Amino acid sequence: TRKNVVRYHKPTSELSYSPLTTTLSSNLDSQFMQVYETLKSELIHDLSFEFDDDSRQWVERMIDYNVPGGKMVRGYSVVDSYQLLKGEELTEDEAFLACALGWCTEWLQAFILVLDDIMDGSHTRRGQPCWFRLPEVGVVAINDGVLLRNHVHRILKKYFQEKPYYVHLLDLFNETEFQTISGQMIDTICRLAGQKDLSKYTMTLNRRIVQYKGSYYSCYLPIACALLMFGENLEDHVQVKDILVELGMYYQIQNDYLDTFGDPDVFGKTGTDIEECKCSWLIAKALELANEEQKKILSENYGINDPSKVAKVKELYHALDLKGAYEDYETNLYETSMTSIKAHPNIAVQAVLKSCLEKMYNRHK
Ligand code: DMA
Ligand code: MG
Ligand code: MG
Ligand code: MG
Repeated sequence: TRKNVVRYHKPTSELSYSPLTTTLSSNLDSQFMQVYETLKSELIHDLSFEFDDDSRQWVERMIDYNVPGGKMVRGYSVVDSYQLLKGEELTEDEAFLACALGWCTEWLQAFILVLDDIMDGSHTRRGQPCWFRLPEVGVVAINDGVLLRNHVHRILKKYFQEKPYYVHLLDLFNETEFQTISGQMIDTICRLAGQKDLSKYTMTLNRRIVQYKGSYYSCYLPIACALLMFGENLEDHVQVKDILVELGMYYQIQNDYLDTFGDPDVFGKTGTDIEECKCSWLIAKALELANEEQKKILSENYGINDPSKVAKVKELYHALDLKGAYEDYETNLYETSMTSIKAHPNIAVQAVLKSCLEKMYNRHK
């Protein structure tokens, strides 16, 4: 019999009936935070650099401010997935390593977000001011972001360099980072075209952006980490990758949706996509649904940092029932993903994918 298995308590979901669906035991949950403290402590006592009190305090505060404090879905997902693949209780060593790898995905995300907030002119994240908005931080945040990126590789080296899958892990993190940063580039530079001609903001462009900037690092990376740690060859899991990339796009489209329709108190940030002229899922969908007159209103009001213009765009989003369009997309995505997942031959892999879908479905933050 399997220990450490806690069933999901969401009775409406068909997933609650899967015996393989687990969530982290409360034990692993607190262990995850303990591992964070260990990793942080090692990084601020890294002998490759002669820390003094000021620099040590800076890095510690910077890490505490930017790394934990989110939903930590990516980090938990590594541990959760590894546990599902193994199907039995993890040894202490395995639990530590899975948590450390989970934290690497969170550290990578912290690096991306610190820089993302600068580029997006954001004000808040996770219910607090963005790191670069702190008066004493400012442009130093750029260097801090790069430092967080370096931390990922210091953790990987310390704990995984002797593992047979180390080189694959490095390759995975490098590839994922390249995809994400390239996605961030098109997310940012497409504005030049969009500001001149809003009709450039098609669903095809939005899909390309959400795929690269969000999908690989949010969804594929954590599960791929678990698969590597479990001794799998990622080339044997193309089907899993395809499903996860689709789920990851859904995750990012949710982010686009919540930017306008989310409750800032729950979402932890106020959206800037309309002001910043982002090619978000909402504007692409709106342009698909709008008549000529409505398109004109969008062109005149989108992408301008003026509350009355932003309000006009939002009004039109309501008139076009983008909420309904999003719900249709979500329902359809859930069903088609579930069908693809159920077609996968391996029951443990199915459980990993289902758990992933379950974590996202109906999220509000
Ligand atoms: C999300 O982009 C993707 C990355 C790589 C950060 P975003 O700017 O829409 O994210 P958020 O809404 O969290 O600022
Ligand atoms: Mg952003
Ligand atoms: Mg962004
Ligand atoms: Mg966003």
